[in-house]
Amino acid sequence: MVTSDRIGEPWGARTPYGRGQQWPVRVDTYLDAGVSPPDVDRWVQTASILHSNGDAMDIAVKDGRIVGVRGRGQDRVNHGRLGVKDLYGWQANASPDRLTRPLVRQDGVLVETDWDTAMDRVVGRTKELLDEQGPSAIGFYTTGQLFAEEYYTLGIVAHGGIGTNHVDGNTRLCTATAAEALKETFGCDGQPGSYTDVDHADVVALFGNNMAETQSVLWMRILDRLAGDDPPAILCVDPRLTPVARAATVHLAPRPGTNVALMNGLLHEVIAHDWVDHDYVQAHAVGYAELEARVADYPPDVVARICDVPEEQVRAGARLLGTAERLLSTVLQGFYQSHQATAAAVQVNNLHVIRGMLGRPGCGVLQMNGQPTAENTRECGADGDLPAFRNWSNDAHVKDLARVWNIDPMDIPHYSPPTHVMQMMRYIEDGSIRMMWITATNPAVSLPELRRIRSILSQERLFLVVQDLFLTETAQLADVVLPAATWGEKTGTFTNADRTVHLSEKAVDPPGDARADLDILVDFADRLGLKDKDGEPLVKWHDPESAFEAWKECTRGRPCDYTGLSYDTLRGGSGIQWPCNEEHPDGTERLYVDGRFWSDPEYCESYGRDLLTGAPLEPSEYKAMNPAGKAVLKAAEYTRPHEMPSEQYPLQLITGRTLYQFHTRTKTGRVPQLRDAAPEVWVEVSAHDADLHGVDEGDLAEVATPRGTVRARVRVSGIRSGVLFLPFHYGYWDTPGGHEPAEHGRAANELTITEWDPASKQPIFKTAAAALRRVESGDGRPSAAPTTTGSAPVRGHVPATRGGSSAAVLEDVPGSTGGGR
Ligand SMILES: Nc1nc2c(c(=O)[nH]1)N[C@H]1C(S)=C(S)[C@@H](COP(=O)(O)OP(=O)(O)OC[C@H]3O[C@@H](n4cnc5c(=O)[nH]c(N)nc54)[C@H](O)[C@@H]3O)O[C@H]1N2
Ligand SMILES: Nc1nc2c(c(=O)[nH]1)N[C@H]1C(S)=C(S)[C@@H](COP(=O)(O)OP(=O)(O)OC[C@H]3O[C@@H](n4cnc5c(=O)[nH]c(N)nc54)[C@H](O)[C@@H]3O)O[C@H]1N2
Ligand SMILES: [Mo]
Repeated sequence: MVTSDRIGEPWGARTPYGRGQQWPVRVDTYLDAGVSPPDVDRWVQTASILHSNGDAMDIAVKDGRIVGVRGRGQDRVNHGRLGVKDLYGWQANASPDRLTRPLVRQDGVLVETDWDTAMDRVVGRTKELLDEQGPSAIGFYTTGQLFAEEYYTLGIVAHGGIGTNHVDGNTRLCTATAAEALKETFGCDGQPGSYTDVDHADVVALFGNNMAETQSVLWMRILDRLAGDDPPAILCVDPRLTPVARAATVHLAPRPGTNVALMNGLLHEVIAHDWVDHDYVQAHAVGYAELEARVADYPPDVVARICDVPEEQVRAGARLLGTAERLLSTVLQGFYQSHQATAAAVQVNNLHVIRGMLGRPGCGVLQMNGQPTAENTRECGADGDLPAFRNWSNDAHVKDLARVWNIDPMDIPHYSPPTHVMQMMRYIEDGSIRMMWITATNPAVSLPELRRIRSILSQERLFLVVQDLFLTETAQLADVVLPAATWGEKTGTFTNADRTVHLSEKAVDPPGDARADLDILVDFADRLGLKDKDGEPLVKWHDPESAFEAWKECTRGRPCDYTGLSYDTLRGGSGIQWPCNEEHPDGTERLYVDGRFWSDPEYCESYGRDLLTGAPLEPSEYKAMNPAGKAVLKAAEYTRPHEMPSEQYPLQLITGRTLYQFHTRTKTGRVPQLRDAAPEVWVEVSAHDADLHGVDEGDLAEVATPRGTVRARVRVSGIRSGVLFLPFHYGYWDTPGGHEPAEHGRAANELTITEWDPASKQPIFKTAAAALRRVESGDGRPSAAPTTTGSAPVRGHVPATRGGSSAAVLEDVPGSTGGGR
């Protein structure tokens, strides 16, 4: 047993293991000061809700309060380990400023009311709009942080009941590209790989994924392999010197927005050296000739110039990928939120297909999720797609869904692609969407170009409903605010990035009158009187378990088959990976082991799109290209980002995350250990650019783009020259729950651009032209950016980030005597 300050040592003590061995168990426990394990009344099973890794844990309950958490040693995902947000983040649940009663706007201000009054307003406005304008007047914008049961209910209410096509999740900002890339190559969403691939890989490649900070427990698994026998080589593709880059064998730091050129260069080398598994390609893929012809235009010297990466490094990276025996790749926001998102992510799939690196231990692609339950948003159709990966442009699939819901197929909107959130914002701006119901997301901080978003959401003619835990920047603009229960206060299931399903049980009651999102949605459906075609209630469930049973039926025979799971099978042991059914009663570790994909024209979720224009392929085009349901190799040419550096804006701005904060900080900003580890916004600048622009560590600087300005203290970091990085966590209000706007812009999204990837419709948060100027000297005082992470300082005397005694975590490695860091 060791105790460690996990703010200062975020990944904890190493438990090394060799290739092909079991990852050792290490159980992390954090309890409130003064509470020790024997004092705990109950341990309640759940998993982490602050990232996509799905770390399994138990909540400690004492006297009806949450007093801590402990990792679940028996779980396949984390073998007992917890990340920093898992360890400390639960404290936000008990914040004194939780919403406890519904609010309605009266004479311009939000006032407390009861549920009947609030729901009557919502239902009344819904009915009016349905009568006056029809279903297209109503939009729903949800999240990647609710439970499957809730998304499925939202999907049936919005699609099957109201009949609107305006349904999306913040997964659009998050993993829309993951889903689209999987659809393009394999015909269907669904992660081919598994976290256990880490145990077997000899090369792990991270494409735009700062896993050390964003999926820190999966990174512990990699660190433990690196510390053991026969460690893997690491390839990192990231313009910043992140902890991943520091651990890498080869670090490629391309210019932001040039991922497609880089990927084409890497594929060029793999093909030129004939590191290709021709038998696999022949048997299982279409499109090889086109890919070969396309990447022929991208030899290393050309790519080196486009990406500004030394030619030798391109060759070295390609050699790692090309000679790997077992290659595991992960892809995340450095690709998904950058220029040519889908085209770039698809090239990683192509790499795995042409190298035959799928379906075997150690050979996996993880087109990562970000949010804890983003997979469920997509599966359940709360991102606008049809539930259980049904294809909206296949009439047989629509008909089948109508059978499950017992409604007429014509009542399910499928005449055009689902409306993505940026398009919904446009429709609100134009006045065609008149009501928007936002659940569990804070778009007034997280959408691009905030000045525009604020003005759209505060329009008089828009009826805005916001369902949240706190009076967020978005909730303050609402006409009705509905107080929600959250993780730990309600029961449901969710699925992590490697298809592992966990049950999350209610541990304590929500504060005041706050209600579970599921209850609110079911109540809405009841009050609205939504019926099926026999006049029975459309939503036939009233509690999480019966909702789960209904969802299971909807998945029967589909790729994400849940029919073999139940709340009982998910209790007690480890999470289980779908598909889980009669054929695979224990779940499925890897997809596509036999090289057969879900891309058969009659079965697939999508016929794909043109990667450059986003135009959907016609069914007949798809069938002609891929009659037998193979993997599709889709090539793409590199195009320049739309907003390139200029004289006025000579730098490139990227945005992203830090280890200690989650998104718009509604939770982590209310947790002392996390808040204090990264208390305020900073801007990362290379040493070269710092000198060029006359700024130094700790100076206050202004970052400007054509959309706005942000003031932040400078951190001179290992970021590549020509690039600035801003964390996007810091919102409009000075402190979470504060009511004073920050004096100057602080949200990164004041600066980002209204533009999205044509195929996935994911906004581009990671490529914009920007200028930097010094506002005032820091007088030698460093910025407050963490030192343990991608923002580690490269000059100046900066005190190390520490948590102190209030951050002490127990790490228990069964069978060990402790020590051994
Ligand atoms: N601590 C923490 N963890 C989280 C979250 C959080 O808020 N905080 N959020 C969760 C969610 S929802 C998500 S989506 C994930 C996101 O997880 P990640 O994608 O790992 O995180 P980001 O910081 O958004 O971006 C990753 C990296 O992309 C790099 N990058 C920027 N532009 C480019 C480019 O053009 N090319 C390349 N190759 N790289 C580029 C950035 O330097 C950055 O280090 O994290 C999840 N986990
Ligand atoms: N510039 C820039 N912008 C970005 C990104 C970036 O990298 N750069 N990343 C994008 C990505 S990947 C993401 S995922 C988004 C995240 O952006 P948001 O979705 O806006 O982020 P959160 O702060 O997590 O908002 C979730 C809200 O749900 C509330 N909530 C939590 N649990 C529950 C619950 O159980 N029920 C209800 N009703 N409410 C709940 C929280 O209080 C919070 O207000 O930001 C995107 N925006
Ligand atoms: Mo995300």
